Amino acid sequence: PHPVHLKDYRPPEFLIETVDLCFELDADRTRVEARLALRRNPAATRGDGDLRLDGEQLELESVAIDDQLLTPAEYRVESESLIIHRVPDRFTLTTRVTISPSQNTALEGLYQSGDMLCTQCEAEGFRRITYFLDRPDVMARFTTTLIADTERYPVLLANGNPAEQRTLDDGRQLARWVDPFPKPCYLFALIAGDLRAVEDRFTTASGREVALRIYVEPHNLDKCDHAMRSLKQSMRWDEARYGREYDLDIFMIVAVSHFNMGAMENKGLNVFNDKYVLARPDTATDQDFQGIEGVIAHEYFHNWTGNRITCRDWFQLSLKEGFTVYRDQEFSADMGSRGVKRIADVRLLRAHQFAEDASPMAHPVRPESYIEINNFYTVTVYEKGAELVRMQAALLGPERFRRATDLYFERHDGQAVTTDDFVRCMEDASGCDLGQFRRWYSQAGTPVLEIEGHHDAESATYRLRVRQHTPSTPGQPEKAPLHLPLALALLDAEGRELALRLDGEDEAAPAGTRVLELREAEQCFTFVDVPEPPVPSLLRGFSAPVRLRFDYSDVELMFLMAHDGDGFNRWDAAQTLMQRLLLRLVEDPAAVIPESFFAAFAQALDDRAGDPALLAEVLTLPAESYLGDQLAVVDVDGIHRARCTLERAIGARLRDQLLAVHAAHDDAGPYRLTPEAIGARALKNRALGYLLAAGDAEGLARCIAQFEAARNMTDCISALRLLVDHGGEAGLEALSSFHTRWSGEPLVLDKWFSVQATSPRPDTLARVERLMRDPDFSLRNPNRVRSLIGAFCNANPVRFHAADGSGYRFLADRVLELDPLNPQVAARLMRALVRWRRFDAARQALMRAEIERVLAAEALSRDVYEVAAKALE
Ligand code: BAL
Ligand code: ZN
Repeated sequence: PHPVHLKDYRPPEFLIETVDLCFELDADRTRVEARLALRRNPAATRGDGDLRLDGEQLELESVAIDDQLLTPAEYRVESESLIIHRVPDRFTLTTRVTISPSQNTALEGLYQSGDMLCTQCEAEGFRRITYFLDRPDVMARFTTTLIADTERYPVLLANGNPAEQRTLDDGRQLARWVDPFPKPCYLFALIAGDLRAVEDRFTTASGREVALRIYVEPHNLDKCDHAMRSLKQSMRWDEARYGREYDLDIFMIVAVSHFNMGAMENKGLNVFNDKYVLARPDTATDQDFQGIEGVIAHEYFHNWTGNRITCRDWFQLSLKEGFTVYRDQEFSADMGSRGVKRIADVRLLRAHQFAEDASPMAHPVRPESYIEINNFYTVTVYEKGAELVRMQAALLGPERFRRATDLYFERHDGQAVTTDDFVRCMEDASGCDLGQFRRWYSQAGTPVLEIEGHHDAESATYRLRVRQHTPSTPGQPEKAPLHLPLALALLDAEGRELALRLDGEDEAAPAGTRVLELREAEQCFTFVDVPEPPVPSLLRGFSAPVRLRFDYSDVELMFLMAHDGDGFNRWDAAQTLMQRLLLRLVEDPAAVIPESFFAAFAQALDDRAGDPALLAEVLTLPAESYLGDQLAVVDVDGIHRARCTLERAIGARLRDQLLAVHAAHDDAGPYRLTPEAIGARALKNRALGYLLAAGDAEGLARCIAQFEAARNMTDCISALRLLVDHGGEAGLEALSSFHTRWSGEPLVLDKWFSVQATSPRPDTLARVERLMRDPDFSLRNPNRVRSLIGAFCNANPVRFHAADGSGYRFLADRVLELDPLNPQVAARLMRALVRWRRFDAARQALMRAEIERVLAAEALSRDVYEVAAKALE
């Protein structure tokens, strides 16, 4: 397979003004007629006169130009294209093809999910529906006509506004949808099925009425309230924060049970993985509820950042994804607890994006090349991309940032543009020079900030020396310094923030956070009027996606954990402290856990006035994978042992307090989704976790009682997980009763699979292999694959990395089995092996051998090939 390069971008030779699609829908044989109004693009260099359309797995029936059928001599069909020779400058092209949704296991293009038909076109799925110029810079106005059996498919949906619905003479039903907004074909969608809708209305700020509908299978109608509420909140928020109104008469969401990604922002018709729609307190956890709120918002926000303004080419994916993730993060922060949201986002970034940056798959936010674009829907493009927007917002400040986004929407509405166009709007609206900042988009890798502080009592100054460097990444050995905001405060002995004045400044800034701009490889900042040595609170709110190195003493970290006014940094100080202790235990399993650590932990547990959600985060040990990331060679078993030791020690030592916290937050009232209630549940279950890790009998009894009495899934699944990991026979009984109760709810069964796949018990792989043969398991459902295979390989380090290589062999077998069915999901799984160089020599050899075995397989997809080949580069 050949890579595609950003440097080879050329404007399209032809443009498509309008598209008329007519589908005669049938699960086995769907006929698609496409009428495209094409014209030569005056802005493109003239080619050989041929028109080359993308198309894959299509059975071509006929081709006509201006209604004249072409003879086979006038066109050529290749495996991935249709080439029509010597076409006029402006014409109508009509093609007729046949496709088979029921045979489509890749879930790209038109496919069958349960009894319904649905589509997924991003990035390049539309070419599996009809021949087209399948690239985001070709924006056309779509009219879609759907014809189908009335009983099987009473609901027929497509993008835009409804234009017509009638019964045909043969009894079939016809529905026509017209989308007035030009869009690239990756935003096309259709749905056909026996669905029911939850309906609502929304009046936009300018007074337009919009119908809202969430379509689900009939038995799921009682699980849509939260999604609908989240949608209306998103619509209101986008008006208030960005001045963006919705633009069609109707906005629809459809929940689908077979879906490769989380959801898809098709114009006016968002198609969702049902995991991000369906929730009832007894079926979904707090995290699920939050996930739904965030993803509903994300897809809705794409209407402006993605649909009205789209990407010129797929290298610009972060233009829409980075900005939209930033928008959904801020929305969720406003809806819930801002500090806790930031912690969750940074946890994800550090655990996955930093790891990606340190792997053979490292790539810039704007990649230079790809073999398969589906492999670039990554944490780098999404989450690091969001951090780049966040940094620009910080550098500009709120007013100028809003002016800049207003300019972006005004200047580029209806266009397909680049990340550079976005940055230019930031510059033009603010007067800031972001020339150097642009490097963030093209330079891969996680910068390291090394900061030293020096206090001089005589001159009453405090000097910070800041050095930045970025480790090399594949294909980018040399890195240049980056422009970034460093938010900080200096704290006095009581934890008060000082008013900061830099040497040379006339007056001090008000006490609080101050943002310094870094641009050089090394910079010094001298603060004056600092009579006592301060404790610096650095990189507040995680103001830049970097690894911070500052030589804090344990005492200083405990001070920050107790006093830092920045909630994020309070949490981060606790994490650093625990990380230090854990790494000491990895090195020396007999190392003594200092009294001061228990004291700090106990003090935090006692903080009745604090935010319980933040407290639960503070009391959560760093993940094993993140700890591994801090070591030159990942010590899989040592890290697991150290973490268990510390959990056990906390559980034993602070037993009474933990039992008290568990009892204090045992809410008996109705389920509430407020930040306080979510925090209370998180804290209660964290406390229970430590007690069970310590083998506490009272803790176990409480856990069993909680499992049996739980009226919400958060408490139920937390207890089940602990019972499976620590409860012996009680765990098996709980699994069995959970299965009996929830066998009719696939999303809840996914949790049943995951809990078992992620258990650190020694027999987990054998259990996972048994579960692969469970009648409820299917390789054809991505959620099920992720809940069993994905969970085992990505969220169970100690068992996946078993020293005998059994986990690696299991994964490679599954990748090879899945690749012919669903390459996208297979390639995702394959990523669990790419960081093989980070492990000891024996594991390296075992992982490498499995990667080579995958690469040697015949007819490997582009998706899996690219991941496997890059892993070995
Ligand atoms: N555009 C693909 C799914 C998402 O990021 O919203
Ligand atoms: Zn998105």
